[in-house]
Amino acid sequence: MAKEVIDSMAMKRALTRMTYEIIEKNKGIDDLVLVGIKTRGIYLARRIADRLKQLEAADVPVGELDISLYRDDRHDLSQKKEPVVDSSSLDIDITNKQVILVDDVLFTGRTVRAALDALMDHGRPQKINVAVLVDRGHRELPIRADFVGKNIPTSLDEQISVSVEEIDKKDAIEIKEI
Ligand code: 3GP
Ligand code: 5GP
Ligand code: MG
Repeated sequence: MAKEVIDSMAMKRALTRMTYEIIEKNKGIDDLVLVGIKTRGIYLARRIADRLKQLEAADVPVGELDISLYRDDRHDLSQKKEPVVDSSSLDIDITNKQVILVDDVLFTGRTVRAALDALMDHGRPQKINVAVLVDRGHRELPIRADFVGKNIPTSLDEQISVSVEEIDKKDAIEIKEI
């Protein structure tokens, strides 16, 4: 059974708080660009951009990174898949920009690592930060988020379900048993 840990109001508040933290940490938003990781990371990045517009009256570009999962042949027995990010899916200039990579859930850190590779292939950002709505723990790489909506410690047989109004007709974060 799903347990709702964050409702629509709390999710909006978390995104607003993250936006204030971004403004504060970057000492303004000059040279800022947001890059969302498909699929829900893109909607979250757009929401943060909307709030930046309301709070700072600035248009911050939002780019998109497309991610796929491939079987890692070196670990064939484990059946685990390794995320690969297509850098050609990014259609904004990131050279000398302060990039904020946005995703819904941070888990092992492998997706962020692949996204960092793709960003570095694409240009030379001045700085890259990571923003996630949920950090569920279980990192397998030395990667952390700079802006976190909610830390939700999970067991490996739980899954976080993130719903966004744009595609799921509601805003919510729930914990599900698999
Ligand atoms: P998202 O594209 O909106 O982020 O990764 C594809 C989708 O599968 C994700 O949606 C995410 O919600 C869901 N998902 C759930 N658990 C996992 C997981 O452990 N790894 C990955 N890569 N995706 C997961
Ligand atoms: P990582 O690469 O850090 O292991 O996982 C991060 C990516 O996998 C994110 O893009 C996220 O969408 C997805 N992911 C991992 N675990 C979960 C989870 O419990 N729930 C959801 N919704 N997505 C997850
Ligand atoms: Mg995601």
